[in-house]
Amino acid sequence: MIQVRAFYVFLGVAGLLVAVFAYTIFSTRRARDIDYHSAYPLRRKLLYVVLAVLVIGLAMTLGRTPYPRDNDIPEQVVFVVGKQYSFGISASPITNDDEYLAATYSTPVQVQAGSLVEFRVTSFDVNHGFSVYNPEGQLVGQTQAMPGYVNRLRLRLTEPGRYRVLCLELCGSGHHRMRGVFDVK
Ligand SMILES: [Cu+2]
Repeated sequence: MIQVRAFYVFLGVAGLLVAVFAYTIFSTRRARDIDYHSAYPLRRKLLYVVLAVLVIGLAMTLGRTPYPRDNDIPEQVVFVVGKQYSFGISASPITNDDEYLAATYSTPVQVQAGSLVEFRVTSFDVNHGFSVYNPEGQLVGQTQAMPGYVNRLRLRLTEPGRYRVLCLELCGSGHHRMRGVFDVK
């Protein structure tokens, strides 16, 4: 599973960071003179490496953004409200707490597979991260749910199944269990 792989990558990077810090601590225990000018060429080399990583990363990922590039009119609009600690997702606008509760506990909204959907995302309390995961548990799109603002996220979801919405913005003590759900048919 990709999450497990991501966890091992995280462990590897964290271990590397610990090693760098440990090396720095043990290599600077005794005071000694340092020639600062010798660091400048090294710094320039480091800058080129960072630039190369950035350019390669952009080239590899930019073309694969899931967001539609053209100015198509959305075929379906889905209304989303984040509130501690759940997402209300509905085919009709959610304007108050009663409608939010109804949207939270009703049967999941159905989205037509392959159609362009516009999620209109807002929040009734604090900032939340509206993040859409496909049936395999891969992140396919995300935007912020912000109080006082409506953020529009347009997605074309081709794979049918149950999609989950998780919160990717630390929003309080119940953040880890903040969920939402909708179906693509
Ligand atoms: Cu959260």
